[in-house]
Amino acid sequence: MALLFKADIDRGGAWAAAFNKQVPDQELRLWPEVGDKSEIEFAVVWQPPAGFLASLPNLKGIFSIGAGIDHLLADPKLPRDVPVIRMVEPGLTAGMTQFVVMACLMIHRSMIDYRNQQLARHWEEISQRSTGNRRIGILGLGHLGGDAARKLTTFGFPVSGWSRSRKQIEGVTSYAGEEELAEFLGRTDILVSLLPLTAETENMIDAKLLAGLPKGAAFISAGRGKQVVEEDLLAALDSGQVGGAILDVFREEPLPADSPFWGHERVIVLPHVASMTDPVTAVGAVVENIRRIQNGAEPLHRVDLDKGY
Ligand code: NDP
Ligand code: OXD
Repeated sequence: MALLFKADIDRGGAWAAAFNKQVPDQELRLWPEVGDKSEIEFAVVWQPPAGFLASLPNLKGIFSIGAGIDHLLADPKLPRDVPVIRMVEPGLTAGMTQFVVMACLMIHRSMIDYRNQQLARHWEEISQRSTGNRRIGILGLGHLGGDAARKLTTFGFPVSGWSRSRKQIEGVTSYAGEEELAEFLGRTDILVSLLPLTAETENMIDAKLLAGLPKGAAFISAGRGKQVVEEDLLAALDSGQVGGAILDVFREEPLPADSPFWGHERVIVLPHVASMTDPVTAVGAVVENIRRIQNGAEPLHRVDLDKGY
């Protein structure tokens, strides 16, 4: 039984080292050295070429290297009868929580203004609010959003989250479904997006949604770029409806050189690095699910292909 590994950046060596250390008996094939396709039972992949997974006749499990699985659903030939498993592992969660906490604190402590003051060689104190007066709202209260929400409460921020189903997270106000979105937005000074990309969330962050925030609210985008109507966000930034944005994901990546986001004085641009799967901690999650599938049990974190996440 072989496991195929394909990442989009050169991290094969780190994964191979982690697999070899933790499961030395596991035969690992690193893309593009696929070998005999009939021997591949598990594929741990990021952006495989369309139709490739369907060409593996004995595939028993498809693992996304990332939390998002939109890169797999983009393949019209994705096998529907093989479990697709999204990445849930402590390293990825910890990294995203660090990013969300950092970005919220940057907004809270006026770092966009201070960056602009530095560029202008201008020295001026900006008054500080208490965390109790800065309401944070997270779109998507799943593995990543839920952990970030929990940690943000420890700073004293009033934290709420919006998801499809109601959540019970200590200290976090849960809003659920379309009918509660407006109320959630109306009490959000820093909006964080950690939604998966699905047919329902694509283009969801548009002029109407942004107009539902209190004037001057900030936006942190870490889900997927296609959730954001970028022209609407730019207009909201220019009108002051959105006071600042920290953007990690974009409709087109790498962000084109002529994108107005690069030079926007109210924006911080990052190259899709909010968090990354850590091979050392992720191998354990993959191996546990391989064992479950081999024993005829349901794998953890299986994607509902109809819901799209
Ligand atoms: P989960 O599946 O655990 O959580 C998704 C959350 O979104 C759930 O709370 C879900 O609600 C909610 N949701 C989905 N669709 C809707 C909808 N239509 N309306 C309301 N709520 C909805 O995913 P993760 O937390 O693990 O990951 C979230 C996303 O973060 C990934 O899909 C990926 O796109 C992005 N990501 C970005 C990274 C980066 O570096 N920028 C790194 C890692 C992930 P419910 O719980 O009720 O189902
Ligand atoms: C992910 C990502 O989905 O890195 O894990 O974007």
